[in-house]
Amino acid sequence: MDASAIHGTGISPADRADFERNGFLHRKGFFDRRQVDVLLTAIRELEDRWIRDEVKEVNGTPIKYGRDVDGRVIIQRFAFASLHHPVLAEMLRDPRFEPFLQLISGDARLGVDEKDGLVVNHYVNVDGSSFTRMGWHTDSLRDVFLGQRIRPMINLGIHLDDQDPANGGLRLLPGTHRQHLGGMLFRKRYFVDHRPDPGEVGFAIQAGDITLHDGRIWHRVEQSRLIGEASRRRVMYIPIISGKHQSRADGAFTPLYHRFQRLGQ
Ligand SMILES: O=C(O)CCC(=O)C(=O)O
Ligand SMILES: [Fe+2]
Repeated sequence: MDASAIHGTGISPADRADFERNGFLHRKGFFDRRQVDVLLTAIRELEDRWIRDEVKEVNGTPIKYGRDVDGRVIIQRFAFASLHHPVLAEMLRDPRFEPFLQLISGDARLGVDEKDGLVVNHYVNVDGSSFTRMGWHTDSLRDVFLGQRIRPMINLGIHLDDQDPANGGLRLLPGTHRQHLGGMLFRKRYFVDHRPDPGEVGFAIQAGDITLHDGRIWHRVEQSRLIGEASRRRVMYIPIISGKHQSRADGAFTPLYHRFQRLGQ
């Protein structure tokens, strides 16, 4: 079947082959502008509530605060957001996500209460911002920190702002998900290395696009070359996971991993 037959969201054999070879996929126009606005409004409501309640962490994951272009206090990294806003929870129930679950074997699901749940990253390049970029890393490193076998995991990104790759944004190293553990641990210095790699790829993103990347692929976020409003980049990530359900809603936490991650900022 043509992938576009299922609202452009199905997985064709060619998509699967691409994903297995490169470790990522980019789908354009998954959500329309109106749906993106609804999501941004929900995020703003959650932000106002967490700021008012002085929420510092959720299920052990730190919430990152900073300041916007106008000096307003904002949240630059949310975790488990869909557990705290019905519109975000509803968004994740969209049946069009289901074909993507088949990219990993087993009883795959969206990890709404596992790892960091639905993360919202809000980058803006301005004095007072505490989130403008992210150094090289793989998302599966956390499994190693937890002393677990690396489990199949895909990070599904829901992009909420346009991004011209010439200005910055997500960079991936294609194929690096097919590496041995040594490559996953030591190819680059986790989070502190921000240097471009000749093999990296960027993405011409429009708000409403989605991306998927394998948890073992090396990636980073390049700081925008623009300043202020034009540099704003908001993107949500939800892990696709299979295997034993490992809820973090019971207060289990991973302080070491998060301290490590902060090194790069
Ligand atoms: O913001 C992005 O596109 C990537 C963020 C990321 O790699 C992460 O949160 O682990
Ligand atoms: Fe990541």
